[in-house]
Amino acid sequence: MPVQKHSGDKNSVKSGLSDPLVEHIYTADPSAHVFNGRLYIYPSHDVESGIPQNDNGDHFDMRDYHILSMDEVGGEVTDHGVALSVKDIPWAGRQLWAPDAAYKDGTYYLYFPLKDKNDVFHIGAATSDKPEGPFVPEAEPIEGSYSMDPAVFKDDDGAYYMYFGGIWGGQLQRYEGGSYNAEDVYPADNAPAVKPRIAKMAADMLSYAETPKEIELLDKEGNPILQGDNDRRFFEAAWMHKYKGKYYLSYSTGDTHKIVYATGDNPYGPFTYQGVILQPVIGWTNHHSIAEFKGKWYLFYHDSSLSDGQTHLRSVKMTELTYNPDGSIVTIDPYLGQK
Ligand code: FUB
Repeated sequence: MPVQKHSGDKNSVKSGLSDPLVEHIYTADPSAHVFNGRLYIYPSHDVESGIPQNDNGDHFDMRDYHILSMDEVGGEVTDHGVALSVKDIPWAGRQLWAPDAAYKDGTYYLYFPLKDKNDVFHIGAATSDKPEGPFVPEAEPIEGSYSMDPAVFKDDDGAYYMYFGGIWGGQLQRYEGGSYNAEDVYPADNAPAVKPRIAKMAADMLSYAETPKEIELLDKEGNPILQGDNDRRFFEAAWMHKYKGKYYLSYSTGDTHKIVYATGDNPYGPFTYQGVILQPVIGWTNHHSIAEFKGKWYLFYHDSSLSDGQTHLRSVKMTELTYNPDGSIVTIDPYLGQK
């Protein structure tokens, strides 16, 4: 089990606020959770696939997951080895993308996006009695699931919700109008943007308790964020956290490369756009999670600094996240510091 010492916050031009948490493998799309007082990170495991880059993301041909954990920030980071492999998933086609995890009643759940044998993304579930796995996958994807980038949030009342979706290679645009359409059709630039989705999890945590719903994203005047508003519209990588009773939906704007956030009063929204959490990182994608650990809030993200900018070879990083007294989040420039 490789163990690496994370040197903590840094300020070199290339590493910016953080060194990669591990350097013996490439990792991306970090979903962080605290289980049993230990910080666990559920990342994608980037590999050199040799597939040329395209807008479908074919070059992101990941084949397994490794879970990372640590006792303290700046301490040793443990790579727990292969937790789930594409070859063990009965419905697998290709491409294990950004996962997430949850815990309920003695079982840990790993949720993962994967293309089926027809090259259509769905979201799968796998279970383990340990947070680091190994995980045993279900025979079929979650019924009614589609697209990618699941993020599972536990509310204070014990209910769990899955946020998901991503446009372009994530295929969410194929569900505009309510049913699957193999053609990639996007709303006009002056129409409401493609919306992220939410579904309440059933008690078994392996199925949805409801048909996934669209999430409204509004500007401060109450108007829908439009498809042509590339600086604010949803692209992929939704994450939900709650701070002082408010629900914070954060996500990546994709081709404008930011992590932004919107706030609301309940898990379903609507959510009102507030601002930028993380400015663009080295590499094309920007993907994050937010978690509280030992009394401080942290942003988990990735960049391609270790691979000299190769889009599909990323490394997970973390840095402290701070709130202003009014609950707004202080924007992080990953290479310059907070401002
Ligand atoms: O890692 C593959 C994809 O890249 C993720 O699913 C997206 O969020 C982006 O980070």
